[in-house]
Amino acid sequence: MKIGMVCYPSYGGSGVVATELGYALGERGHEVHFISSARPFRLRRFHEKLFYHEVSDVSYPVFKYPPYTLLLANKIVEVTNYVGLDLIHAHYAIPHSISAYLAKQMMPSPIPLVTTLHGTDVTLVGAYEEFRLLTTLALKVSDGITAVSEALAQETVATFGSLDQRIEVIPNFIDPKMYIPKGEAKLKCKEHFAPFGEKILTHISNFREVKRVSDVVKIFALVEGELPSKLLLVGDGPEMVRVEREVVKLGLERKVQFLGKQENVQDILQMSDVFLLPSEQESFGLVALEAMACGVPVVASKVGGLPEVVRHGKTGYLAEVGDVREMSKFVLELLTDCSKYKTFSEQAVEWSREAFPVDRAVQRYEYMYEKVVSSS
Ligand code: GMT
Repeated sequence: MKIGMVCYPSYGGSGVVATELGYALGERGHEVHFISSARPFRLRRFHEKLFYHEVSDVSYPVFKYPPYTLLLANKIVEVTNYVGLDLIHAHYAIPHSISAYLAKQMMPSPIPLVTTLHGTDVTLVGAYEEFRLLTTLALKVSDGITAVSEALAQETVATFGSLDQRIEVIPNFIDPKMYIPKGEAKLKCKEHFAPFGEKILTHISNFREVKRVSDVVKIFALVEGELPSKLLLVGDGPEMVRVEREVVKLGLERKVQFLGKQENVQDILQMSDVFLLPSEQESFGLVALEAMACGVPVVASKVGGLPEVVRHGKTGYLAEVGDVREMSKFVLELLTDCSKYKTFSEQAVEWSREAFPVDRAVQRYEYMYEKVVSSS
């Protein structure tokens, strides 16, 4: 098949999922055409079946902002006409499915549209009522809808009412060849950040408010008070200044390292001891899955899809949002009991491979594609 993959290019799970899905589909002989405002950040490796079409930025004095949604619709039609796409797979209803819907109105023979919900589509409506009608339209005009967790599928129905079609839950996935525990080699590279054998706690995100990165620092402060440790903060975003201030306020400047945006997060995860994800909202928490695949237990909040990803008491621990004390207790419990840590680490690797293999997810997307194409 020839698939038009519409996604955000920026640092974030949805772009990673779209890109990794693209590579896996390419391996299975499909042709994948990424359509985005910039090259998706994980789309680096050349593959003969993968293509990238950039949506150009047009600024004209009468436009207060460049009309991206329209430019994207135009580009989708151009690509469809030129390469003969069989379907569009939009990651995010807003604005991608809306652009795809508009694009379909311009096609002599409209092709089917599959929408994958990643979370913020739905939570956005919770925050901004102005998007309700548009998201409702996106759900109505999609020929297939998938959600990355059961929790997100349920939240969608709770927010928009029952839909004409079933939301297919296709959990996110990992490639176990890329995310593996590092074993002994991990110790060597760890020395740089933890020269005296300190434990390494890690957090990776886009530093949006929803990630509660200040809670990460608070949890770390409580852990560090009991056990020599270091905190690695990976990523960047709007909360950065507030987080830096929190680090200074708690006098942790020498214990917290800001690594900025990084591409090969597996290298960092492989030298970590515990991964922290105390988010306010998380439809899935792909980075928690990546951490577990590297043998790193996760301490996270009990929200959204996280309980489907992190098995409480087996591959990590979950606590109520904002309960930094409970989360720090869980971290200490793991880091002060070698045999428990080993069991959790092994169970994390096993669970991530058993429950979230790339092949299963790709087959399910393929099945969805075949279904919408055959009934169009
Ligand atoms: O919140 C983010 O980190 C970014 C956002 C995105 O667009 O990538 O993530 C959403 O999609 C990911 C991939 O499906 C999920 O793993 C994240 O949980 C989800 N974020 C939220 O629900 C807040």
